[in-house]
Amino acid sequence: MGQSGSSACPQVILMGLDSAGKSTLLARMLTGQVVTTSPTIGFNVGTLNLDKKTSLTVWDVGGQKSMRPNWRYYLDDCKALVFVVDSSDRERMPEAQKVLKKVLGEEKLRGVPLMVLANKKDVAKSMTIREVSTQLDLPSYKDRLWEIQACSGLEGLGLHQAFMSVNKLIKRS
Ligand code: G3D
Repeated sequence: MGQSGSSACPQVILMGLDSAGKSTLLARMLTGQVVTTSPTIGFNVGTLNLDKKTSLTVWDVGGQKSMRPNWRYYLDDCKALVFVVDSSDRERMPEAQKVLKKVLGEEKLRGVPLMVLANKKDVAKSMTIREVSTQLDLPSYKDRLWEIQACSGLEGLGLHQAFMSVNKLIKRS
């Protein structure tokens, strides 16, 4: 993926724990195909053309390991945060909750809308969005717009709709 960000196009940050499925879903949105992914080393970026009038530039900044000094640079023009969780991984929900809380504590993200993607909904016994919402303590975020949607990056389910909703959240904020 090249650096195809455009200043006219709203910038969206994609975050989440490693293995949540960020690279898979971004690759799926960008190419319509599942591509082989490897642990995110640099930041991936791509422009999603959702319809004729709607594009979003999405930065996949990885997970907590990417919270290195320069990651905050990417928050400057961030219009929405998309936080991806593996909804089939109950054990790591407390860790995801902590990371999300820390990220949202960033001054630069004050008032920025949040979309949580409850990924891997194709996996049997994955959590419902209600469960994920509770586990991540989403109702406590009263000072920002937030939404949660289920999706499967592997199968491509719910992704287009989720990013259209991200665009709506940006317009409402
Ligand atoms: P990351 O970029 O957040 O670190 P990846 O995560 O995109 O690398 O995905 C981690 C693993 O989860 C990959 O499996 C990938 O195929 C799988 N995965 C991603 N999205 C989904 C999904 O929606 N459903 C299912 N069932 N699996 C998914 P491997 O085996 O390559 O580690």
